[in-house]
Amino acid sequence: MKKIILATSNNHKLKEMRSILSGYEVLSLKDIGFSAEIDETGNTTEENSEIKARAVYEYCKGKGLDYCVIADDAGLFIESLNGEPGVHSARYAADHGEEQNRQKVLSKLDGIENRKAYFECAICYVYKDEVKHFIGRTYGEITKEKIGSDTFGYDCLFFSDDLQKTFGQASEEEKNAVSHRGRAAVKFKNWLDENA
Ligand code: ITT
Repeated sequence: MKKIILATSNNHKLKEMRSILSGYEVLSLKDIGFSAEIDETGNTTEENSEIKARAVYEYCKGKGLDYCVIADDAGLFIESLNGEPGVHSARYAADHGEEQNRQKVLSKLDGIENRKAYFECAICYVYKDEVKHFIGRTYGEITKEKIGSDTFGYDCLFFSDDLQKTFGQASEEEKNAVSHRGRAAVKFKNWLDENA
């Protein structure tokens, strides 16, 4: 079976994706010695996931590694903030400053009634000449304060319509069953099962 490289430096994503793609061997960037920064210059999650997947695929080719590569780009899109933080979710207030990013969301929504939001995840698969995209979304509302675990990004601010609790309160299995990443990854896994 082909090894899959997940082009991410985010360990939470790696853990979630390994659990969702159980049955496949998912290697990290560390496993292949890739440490370069990749500039995410795209305007959509789809564009950014392709930028990351292509950069790592080229690296593998250069090293003679016959691996397929997937990358995931995700963001939180808030209706009353015109889709902010969107593709800038990791750098909204500070580069991967998760607490500052969450506080910025809370303060921008201060006094605002409409707190509807969705997470979107785009997974891009690259192998040889083939490039495929898989998109997943999940809907909910932004809470007025942190509820639950604040280990991963905006999880503790996202009250899931499906789960009726925040992602910060959900178990890994509960979150993966309805999350943007879970939904995109299931589409990818179904395609891979048929085509790999
Ligand atoms: P890589 O680019 O290395 O994969 P990253 O953390 O920079 O990792 P993104 O560019 O996709 O990832 O940024 C998305 C940000 O959105 C991420 O840093 C989190 O703050 C947030 N985010 C994404 N998925 C999330 C999730 O499932 N739960 C909570 N926050 C999430």
